[in-house]
Amino acid sequence: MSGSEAPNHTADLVIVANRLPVDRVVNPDGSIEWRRSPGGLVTALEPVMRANDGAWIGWPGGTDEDLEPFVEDGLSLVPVHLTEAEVEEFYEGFSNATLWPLYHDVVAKPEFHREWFDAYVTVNRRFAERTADVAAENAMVWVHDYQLQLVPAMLRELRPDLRIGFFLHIPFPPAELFQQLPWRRQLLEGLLGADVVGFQRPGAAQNFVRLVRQRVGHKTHRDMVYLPDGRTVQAGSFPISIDVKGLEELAHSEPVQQRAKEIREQLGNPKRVLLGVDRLDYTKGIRARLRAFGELLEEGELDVEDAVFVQVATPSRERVEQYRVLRDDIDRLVGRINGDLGRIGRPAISYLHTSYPREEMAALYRAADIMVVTPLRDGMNLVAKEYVACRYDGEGALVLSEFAGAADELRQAFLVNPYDINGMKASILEAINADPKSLNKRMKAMRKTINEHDVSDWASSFLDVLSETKPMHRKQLRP
Ligand code: ADQ
Repeated sequence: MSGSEAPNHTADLVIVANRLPVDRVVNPDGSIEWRRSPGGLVTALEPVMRANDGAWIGWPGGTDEDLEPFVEDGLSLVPVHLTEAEVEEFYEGFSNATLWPLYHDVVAKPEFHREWFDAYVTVNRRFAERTADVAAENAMVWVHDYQLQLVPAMLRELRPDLRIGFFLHIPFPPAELFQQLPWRRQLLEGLLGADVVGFQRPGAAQNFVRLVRQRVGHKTHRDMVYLPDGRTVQAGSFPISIDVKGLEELAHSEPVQQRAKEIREQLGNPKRVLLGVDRLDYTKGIRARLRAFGELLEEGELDVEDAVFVQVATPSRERVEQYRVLRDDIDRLVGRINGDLGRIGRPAISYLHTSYPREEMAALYRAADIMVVTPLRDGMNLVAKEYVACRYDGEGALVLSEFAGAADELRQAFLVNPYDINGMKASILEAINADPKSLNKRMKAMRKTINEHDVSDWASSFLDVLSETKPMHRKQLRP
């Protein structure tokens, strides 16, 4: 292992997330190194981590070793160990086969298993204990996402001196769906351990406050919850963003521009390149989108000589049954559309399971005339924002689901209902046939929006609200 051991009890800012921001790589000679994982969260939080003597607590992936805290590239990393059974029950089970589908409008059926919830409690407690060990007196702790909703209350119990924030990256469902959950009260009380509970959209914050009033019986007013012990919890929306400048710069670079040209050539220089980029997930609406495109070809509205759909779908969570089924489904659909409608050297859909470096992603965005983002439900959807960031020329069109958080901000996209295949077909055609001037106007407006709010604004807006929470709202200081 590279890096040195991190001392305990010293971090003034602690980030708690399911995964550490690094991936473990085993070199051919057997030596081990840690490589920074690409995610936007690391980019957003790295500067504040460095400025505040921060530590990051998370699962390093794998189940082999129980690793000691270490420092990598100046960042203090604190691994939380999971056993094989916990990966199955806490991560693949309760997190990804219960909460994920339930929070995404039950687009797949959530499974409820008591032993999965028991594992969720055990693992959340381990995260809370690790955090309590690492956080300095009066530190700020920022807990992330649906895998760790019990951590805020568990941590407050151990360390009432801390300021605790929680941010949910995925949607928070309406009461009608949330109350199916046998453990609804435990989860709400878990979240209420935080001083600030952040969501992607205002509607999600409202759902949370309403549920707290109905199910836990606390007093609420607008976004505030008043607890019997005098503490308050503030809910709010903090829409996440991307590193707009960094990505735009990359898109501007000579190699990326060159590569974008090359991609279009390799696709046979069609008039129109349509693009979809998603984790292979049933929430992303990949099936309906490809069906819409297939039907446009079938009906002669589009021709494979002129239009190609590039769909990048990175497999994820492959040990969860519904994800395996989805992968087979999409494989079959792509095969059928290409078999029925493609010609020699002209597949209708260019379908890729590859995970690409940032440069290649930027080149794909540069190469695409129409970006098609049609999730059935999505907390935010960063792909939509990444596409806009790469279109510094003002060209290109974005077709975007109304049910993605991004639709609140990117109002000038071609907004679609992803359940309405005819509507989606009409919007794709509208985007294809729009005159360049009107596209330019739409893109400029969307670029203005994302330029005004990038990922570091997102992080600082949350941390500012958290740091303003008053110490008197904390129960009592640690003796
Ligand atoms: P995700 O569901 O993972 O995130 P999204 O917001 O689209 O969805 O982020 C995906 C990220 O992965 C993007 O940055 C994209 O560039 C990258 N990516 C996708 N395919 C890739 C590939 N083949 N190669 C390389 N990179 C690829 C969850 C929520 C979202 C929310 C984010 C952040 O579900 O709603 O926007 O967290 O809060």
